Amino acid sequence: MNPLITWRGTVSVLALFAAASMASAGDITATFNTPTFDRWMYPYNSASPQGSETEATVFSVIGSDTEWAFDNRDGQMILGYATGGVIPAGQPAANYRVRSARVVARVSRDNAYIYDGTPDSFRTLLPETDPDFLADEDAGQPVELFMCGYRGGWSLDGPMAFGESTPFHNGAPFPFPARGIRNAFAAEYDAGGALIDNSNNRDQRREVRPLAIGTANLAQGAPVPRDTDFVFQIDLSNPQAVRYLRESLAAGKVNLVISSLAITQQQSSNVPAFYCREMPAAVGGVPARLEISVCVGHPADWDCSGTVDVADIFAFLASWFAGDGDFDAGGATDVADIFAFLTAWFGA
Ligand SMILES: [Ca+2]
Ligand SMILES: [Ca+2]
Ligand SMILES: [Ca+2]
Repeated sequence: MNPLITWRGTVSVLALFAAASMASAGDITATFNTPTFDRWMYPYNSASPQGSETEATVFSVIGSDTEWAFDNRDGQMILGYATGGVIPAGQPAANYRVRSARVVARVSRDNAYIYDGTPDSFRTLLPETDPDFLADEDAGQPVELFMCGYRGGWSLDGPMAFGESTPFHNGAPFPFPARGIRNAFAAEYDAGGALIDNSNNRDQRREVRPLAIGTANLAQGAPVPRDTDFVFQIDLSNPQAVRYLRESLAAGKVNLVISSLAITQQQSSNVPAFYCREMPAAVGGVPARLEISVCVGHPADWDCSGTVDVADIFAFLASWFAGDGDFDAGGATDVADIFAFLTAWFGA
């Protein structure tokens, strides 16, 4: 038979059949209420031990007298979650089909900055005299969620796994300019698939692609009250995001970075800030949490039943016709996904 022809008419009936066999040990929805570590990544972070701050500010020095000396993204917040105890690690990356993933971080300062829940071009932060300058159409700058990249020998895992107390920089803490030296940073994949540092993307005249932009239940341009939850819903139509989450879950650890080009003056307290896990709950502290839903298992086990069988074909087609069948994680649901799925199914 030609399954592509016969499936179309039977999808609705068989989708019901598939639904009945859903849910298995591989179908996991988990909330990590507190990170394993949360780290304010800032050159002047002098907490002892490092990482013990009760809040982390995320901001830019663009426009200040000292912007030459520091990364555009001066203050960053690194979040680390050990997922392996709940979401089994060690499987091939394609075995992690992430259905949804988001971080929720709670604001720790009152009316310290302006809400902008949409992307801004780096061009809005160029000097007005620059020919590429673009006026910012909405007040403020977004707060963004990024992948985490490393330098100085540090990494996600292994003997030099980046953690709460890893130094900002190996060796002398303040070589100036203190730019491009931080041991962990807001990152994304470049065209060659390597994690690159987004800390100076304005100076590099490069747009970034965050995993998510923080949104809150506020009007654009409104001051952000203390205890506002910022939701960073990871965009799973971004193949980079899918790859990053898969590889992280396979390693059993998900590290993420909250960053913003929100403009401040040096030493100003008027910047986005979020509670760290060290802020006592008694005074309102709520750590940044990770919520993730994932099917772990053979990629062709589309209904996540634990076995690959005919029901998965119908389940996949139902998803595909609903526009939710990006099997090859190419960023769109298209015909190539059907063939990729069948190849995996027949190979199971
Ligand atoms: Ca911490
Ligand atoms: Ca803006
Ligand atoms: Ca199945």
